[in-house]
Amino acid sequence: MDEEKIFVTRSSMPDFAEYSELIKELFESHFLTNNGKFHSLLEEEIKKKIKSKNFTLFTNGHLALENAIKALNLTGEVITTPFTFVSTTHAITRNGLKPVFCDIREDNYTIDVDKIEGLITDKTSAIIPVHVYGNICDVERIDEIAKKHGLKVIYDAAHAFNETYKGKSVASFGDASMFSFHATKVFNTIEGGGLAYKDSNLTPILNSLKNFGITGEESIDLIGGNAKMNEFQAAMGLCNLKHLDSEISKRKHVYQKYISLLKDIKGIKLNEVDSDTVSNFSYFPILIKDEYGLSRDELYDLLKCHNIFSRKYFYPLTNEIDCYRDIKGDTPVALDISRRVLTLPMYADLSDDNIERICTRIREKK
Ligand code: T4K
Repeated sequence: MDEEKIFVTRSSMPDFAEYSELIKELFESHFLTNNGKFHSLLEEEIKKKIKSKNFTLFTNGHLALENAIKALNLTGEVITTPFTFVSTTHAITRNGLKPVFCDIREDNYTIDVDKIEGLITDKTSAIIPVHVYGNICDVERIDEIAKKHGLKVIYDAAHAFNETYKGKSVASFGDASMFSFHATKVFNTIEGGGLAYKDSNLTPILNSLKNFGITGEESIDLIGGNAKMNEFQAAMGLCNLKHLDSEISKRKHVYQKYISLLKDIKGIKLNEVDSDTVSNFSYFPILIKDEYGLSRDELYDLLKCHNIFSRKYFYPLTNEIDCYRDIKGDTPVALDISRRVLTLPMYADLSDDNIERICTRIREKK
C-alpha cells in the first residue's frame, strides 16, 4: 500500500508566528468575542476583497444562511436543489419552510433554470440556488424569473468565495449570498461564514439576529440566536485573507495538472471552468461514466485502498435522506449525477507527485 494518506482537502493555515503575533493582543485585552476588534477588521477587509457594500460575519456558513432566510422574512415554499450539502435544505426547514426540489443541469450541476417556473405556486417566496463546487448558476435567468414572480433569491455560495462572473463579484447577485469559511474551504476562519446582501436596512436585523436579538444594553427587539464569530476565528481569517490570492493560484496549478493527466481517460468527465468565471478552484469533481469500466463506488474503494481519500460530494441527495423523502420532487439528473460524481483531493499544497499518484490509479484502475 502507498504510504502517505491523501485526504480530500487540507486546511490552509498561516505561519504559526504570524497567527500568534496577532492573537497575542487577545491575551492582553481579554476581549475574546461579541463583535470585537478583529471581527470588525475582518468584515471591512472582506467587503473590500469581494466588493460588497454590505457584509456580516457569522460563526459558520450554515447559520449565515439560516439567519438570511429569517432576515428576509421568507414564507411558505422555497425552490432549491437537492444536489448540495445538507445544510442548504436544513436551513430552509429549520425556518419552518418547505423546500421544493428542482433538478440540476448536467453540465455544471447548478439549478436547471428551465424547470424553476413549473415549481412556482402561490406559496413560493424565494429561490435558494447553489453555486456547486464554485460553478456559478445562471444568475441572469434566475434574476429574470425572480423579478417576474416577485421572489427573493439567496445564493448558497459556500463554495464560491472570491469568484467573479462576467467581471462581477459573485457576492453581487441575488438579494444575498452566503459564504462558508469552514476549515475545508478555500478561505477559512477555522469555522466561519458570512453573508453579503443588497439591502443596507438588513444590517441591524442581521447583527441582532446573530446576538440574541439584542439591540442595546437594555433592549432586545428580536428573537435571535447566537451566531457570532469569535476573535480567534477572525484573527485566523485576517491572516488567511492575506494569503488567499497565492492559495488560489496554487490551486489553479493543481487543477491544471489534474486536467492534463485526466483529460484523455475514457469515461471520466471533468468539470471545466466556465470561461465567464474567475474560479477559486475549490473542488475537483469528476463524473464516472459507464465507458470508464468501474463504477463511482468501485473507484472510490480502489483509491481508498491506496490511501487516497476522495469524497462523494454530494451523495446522497438531500431529497433521498429520510427527513425529506416525503417531498422528494422530480430530480432525475441530480440523482444520476449523485451516483456518478467523485471529488478528488484538492488543496494548495497537493504536490505534483501526489497528483500523479492519484491520476495513475485512476488511469490504471488498479
Ligand atoms: N452549503 C454548502 C453547499 C456547503 O458545502 C456547506 C459546507 C455549507 C452550506 C455549510 O457551511 P458551514 O456551516 O460548514 O460553514 C465538510 C465541511 O464540514 C462543510 O463545511 C462542507 N460544506 C462540506 C462539503 O464538507 P465533511 O464532513 O465532509 O468534512 P470532514 O471533517 O470529513 O473533512 C474532510 C477532509 O478535510 C478531511 O478528510 C481532512 C480535511 N480537514 C478537515 C477538517 C475538519 C482538514 O484538513 N482540517 C480540518 O480541520 O464536511
